This record gives sequence, C-alpha cells and structure tokens, in this order.
Amino acid sequence: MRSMLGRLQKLAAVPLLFALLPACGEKKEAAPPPRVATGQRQDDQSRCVDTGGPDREVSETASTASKDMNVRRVYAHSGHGEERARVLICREVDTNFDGIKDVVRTYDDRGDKLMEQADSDYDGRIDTWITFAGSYPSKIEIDTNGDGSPDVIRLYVGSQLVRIQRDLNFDGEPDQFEVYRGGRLDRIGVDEDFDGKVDRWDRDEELARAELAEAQNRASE
Ligand SMILES: [Ca+2]
Ligand SMILES: [Ca+2]
Ligand SMILES: [Ca+2]
Ligand SMILES: [Ca+2]
Repeated sequence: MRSMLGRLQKLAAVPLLFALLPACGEKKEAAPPPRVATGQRQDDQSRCVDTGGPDREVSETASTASKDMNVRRVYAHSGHGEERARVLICREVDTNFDGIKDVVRTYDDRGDKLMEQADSDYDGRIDTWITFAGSYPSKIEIDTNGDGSPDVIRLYVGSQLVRIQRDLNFDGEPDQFEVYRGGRLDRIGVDEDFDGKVDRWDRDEELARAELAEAQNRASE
C-alpha cells in the first residue's frame, strides 16, 4: 500500500499537462479547410472552427522555436464602429513542429478558457481533455490505452486536486478512487470485482499518524 501511495503521490505531483501545453478545442465537423501558411501541410488537422465569415479573423504565427507557422488563433468580432471588439475564441498549436496541430483550446465570448484537447503522444488521436472553471482546470480526462475514451479522470476544486478516478479494466466505469486532502493522497477505494461498489478503502496511515501527532502537539501547547 505504501509503495502504491508513494507512486500515486508522485503521479499527483507531476506538473499538470495543461501547464506544459501551449494551448486550444472544439471538434471540427464540417469546417472549411484551414487557412494554411506557406510551408505547412495542406491539412494540419485543425480543430478550431473557422466559419470564414466577416465576423471571424484568423491569425497564424510561429513560436520562438518553430521555423514554420505553428500557432493559429481564431477571433470573433462583435459590435460595430467604436464598439467593435475582437475576442479570441480558439487557439491551436503544433507543439512538436510536425505540421499537425496537437493542442486546441476554446474560449467563451468573454475570453475565458472553456476546453482543451490534446494529442499528447502525437499519434494523431486526441487523448487528453481538459475542462476549465475560471483559470483552472476542473477536470482532466486522459485516455491511457488509446481506445479514444478517457480512463483516468482527475477532478479539481480551485487549483487543488481532490480526486482521481481510474477505470482499470477499461469497461467505461471507474473502479479505483483516490481521494486527496490538502493536495495529498488520503485514501484509495478499490472496486476489486468491478461490480460498481468499492470493496476496500486503503488509507495513508503514515499521513493519519502525522496529523494526529500534530493535533496532539497543538493541544499540549
Ligand atoms: Ca504536432
Ligand atoms: Ca494521442
Ligand atoms: Ca481508454
Ligand atoms: Ca472499470
């Protein structure tokens, strides 16, 4: 249990994926071909929806380490005359410079982050979905077995991790629940026979003892 906790705590301490990813996300259904900058592939798998209308504006730029245009921003225009405003609604980036956009983030009409999707292993398939609440992610869903469905769900309150749910047998239902307190793993519930009910709760006894000792110290002061 302790080695498992240690391993999981390390996992929890890994910097959030979103922090590493330059950013943008919305499923492209029948979007028109992206406006492609010189030297790029014709289809860079854009997921930012650009309607091409007068209320949209597309900007292509290159990040510092890229020789090609690898960042696309789509803006929406609203209002008229002096009231006219431009708001970023989607941003997508080719983070490994292979000509394919692999991170896409969408924003609401006030410019706040909404969703991010990423192909973090660059195999052409989205494997990470981030839902934002304000500036912080409220949920990060990760597909670890490449079947297109998330099997690890990380839940946050504010900027703090409060729970990780894992679907260990990939049947679409979570069967391991890690509960965090103050950013530290507190207990793990395991549904061993995959019937939807937790069979066992493992606690971090070391943490519980440390907290008890601290409380006793405070009481004796
Ligand atoms: Ca790429
Ligand atoms: Ca992928
Ligand atoms: Ca999966
Ligand atoms: Ca399961």
